[in-house]
Amino acid sequence: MANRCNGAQENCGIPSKRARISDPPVTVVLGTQWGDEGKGKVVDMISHKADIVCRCQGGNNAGHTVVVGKKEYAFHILPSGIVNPDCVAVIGNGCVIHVKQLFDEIEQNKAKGLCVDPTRLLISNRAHIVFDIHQNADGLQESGRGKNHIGTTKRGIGPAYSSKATRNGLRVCDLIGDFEIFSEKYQTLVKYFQERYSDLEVNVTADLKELADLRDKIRPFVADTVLYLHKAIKDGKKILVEGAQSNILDIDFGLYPYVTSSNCSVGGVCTGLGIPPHEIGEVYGVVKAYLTRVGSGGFPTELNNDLGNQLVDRGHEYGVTTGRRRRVGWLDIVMLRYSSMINGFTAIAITKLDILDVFEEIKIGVAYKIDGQRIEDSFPATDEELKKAEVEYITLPGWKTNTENVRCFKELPEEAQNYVLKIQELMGVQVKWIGVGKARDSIIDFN
Ligand code: 2SA
Ligand code: GDP
Ligand code: MG
Repeated sequence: MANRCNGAQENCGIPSKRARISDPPVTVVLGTQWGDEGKGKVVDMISHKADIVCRCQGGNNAGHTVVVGKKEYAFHILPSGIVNPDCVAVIGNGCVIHVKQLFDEIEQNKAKGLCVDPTRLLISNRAHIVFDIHQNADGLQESGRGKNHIGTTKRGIGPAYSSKATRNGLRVCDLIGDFEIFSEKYQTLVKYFQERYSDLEVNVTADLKELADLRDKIRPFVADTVLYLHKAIKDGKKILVEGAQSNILDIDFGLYPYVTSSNCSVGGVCTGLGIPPHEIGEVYGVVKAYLTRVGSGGFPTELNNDLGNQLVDRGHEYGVTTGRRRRVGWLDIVMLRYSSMINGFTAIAITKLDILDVFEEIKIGVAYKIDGQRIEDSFPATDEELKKAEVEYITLPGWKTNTENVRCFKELPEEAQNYVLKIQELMGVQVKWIGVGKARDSIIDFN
């Protein structure tokens, strides 16, 4: 772990939100922007303080990278904290699971030397199952949207959560229960999809044969994770929750319809794991030092120029799940204030500061003007409105110095320190860590 150093935090003037009588056992790590902020790295970094690491929403649309020495792990549905051998990983009831692809991911990670067995991974009996029909329907829905496509990962996330809401979805408990009942329900679900998508090809017999094998494989991992987590809390265990996607992709608070189909904000922790809110203490927001997104929709600070290309190249901004090139732009404080309002971040991690090492000057979007109205801290509800936003920027001098080996705030170039302090001031949330590289120890412990 990086050397601690006293940064300028004593004088930052932002009151700590952490003055509590006893530390609640649940810590949450969430994305603050459009995903891919480096949540995987932050979770890995603090997982040594946790006994249990959980995913509470989403499916294998996520791509969370953890770099340990020469090994690089890309997690999709497995919680990143599984890298820590002392942590038990939990996939909660709020997640949706493609069972075959879960086992593929387990095998890929076992090949990299990770131990993933029922002593290390628990899967909620209440989690919903993503079937191939969901993934195929995701693809068909996207092509049907034409130029208004969302840019989904085509992992079947939207259709699986639709089945959950329609109440014809099947859950892990169904799969490991009476297989005759499961088969009947599966056929009803297939019929439902086929009535809506005439192009959908399904081989029910082959699917049921594969699912019958998978039920034996998954059974040892399945648990009532609600009860497990409550017992763990009673026993004084520490729980870390790893958010997937991000606030602006949240089904309720994001830029609908250019969102994913789950609650990526803090509420998803309670509904996706069955944890009461008073057990949640720290809520860390992860902020990439600039902004990226994959998928369609407005992007007020987007850079469609050489600077943008430089950000993509230096930051290797390609989707971890789909390999898609990410769109890039300057940091957007309006979005960050909105995220902070919803999630109540107790502190933030700023990641990928090193990617900005070469720029002459760096801009930060601090306000929008929409139809003549200045907006500082709420976020437009519609894409049409967002697309009208004229961004008000401030410009800070760049530092044009390599920061990758810096491990102490005061050793950062003054311009980089000012950039970090400016984000802290504009967001009104304390900075706790600053990422300066991919590696586990490429981090400045600021607070
Ligand atoms: P979906 O597949 O229904 O959840 O897509 C809906 C929107 O949510 C976005 N989304 C993501 N955005 C960033 N990162 C994600 N994970 C992968 C990664 C993405 C990839 O880590 O790189 O590999 O392309 C992720 N997952 C979903 C998606 O782009 C849509 O805008
Ligand atoms: P997540 O979905 O939020 O976990 O983020 P991703 O893994 O999709 O994308 C973040 C990428 O940035 C990964 O390749 C990380 O290894 C990398 N990364 C994380 N933090 C830093 C950092 O501080 N500096 C650099 N250069 N790379 C980082
Ligand atoms: Mg990602």
